[in-house]
Amino acid sequence: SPIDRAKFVAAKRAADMVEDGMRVGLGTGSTAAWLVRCLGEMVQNDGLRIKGVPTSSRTAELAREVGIEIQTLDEAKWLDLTIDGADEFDRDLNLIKGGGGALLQEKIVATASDRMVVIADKAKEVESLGAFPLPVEVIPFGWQTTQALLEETLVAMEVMGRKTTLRMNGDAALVTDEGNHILDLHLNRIGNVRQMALVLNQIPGVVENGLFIDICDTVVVGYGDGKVEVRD
Ligand code: DER
Repeated sequence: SPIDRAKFVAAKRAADMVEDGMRVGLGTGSTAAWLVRCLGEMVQNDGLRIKGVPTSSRTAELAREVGIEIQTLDEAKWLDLTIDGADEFDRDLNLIKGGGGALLQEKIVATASDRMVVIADKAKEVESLGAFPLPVEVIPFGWQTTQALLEETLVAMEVMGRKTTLRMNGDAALVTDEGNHILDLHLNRIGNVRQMALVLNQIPGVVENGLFIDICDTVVVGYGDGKVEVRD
């Protein structure tokens, strides 16, 4: 499909940025899965030597399947490059991530990298962030109280949308790799993304949010016709 082709060509272009001996953060989601597969090919067929640090258990599993040597972030300490997907990106290369439920490890790994490259199909590009529900990771203890505090905060911040929903996995609440839950904030539009990113993490019970501000260095945009654009 054109969307799949867009994701693949973006992933392929980003894979070409990976050099021998690099420690590479491996993102989560369907676009990042194409990257992991491309790198697996390069390891198997071209003898590329890299160490991969996955951003979720499912990425770790895929990386093992395709023959990429993986290590923990603690073993790697710091990474040369992290390549990951996004749910939205704007002209400042700020992102909304977390659609795949891995935003906590993704943000930690992306921050612990010399460079973060996002791979995304054109549909992820937005004028302003917020149409995609903003994921917020919360600890299970008192999560409904945390949800109420979040909604009060949104009222105070006068954002357009104020609804928050618990992310489900089937008919149970989704549980992240760290054993937390995710609340999705339906804001329609965020406006001041820096303020939102700071305020959300001050609320007791909130672990992390899906706003990636001043973290992404490059976005590789894939198009359905196979075209690729690199935005720095
Ligand atoms: O969860 C994430 O942040 C992922 O990168 C994700 O949202 C992008 O997923 P996709 O590549 O499957 O669209």
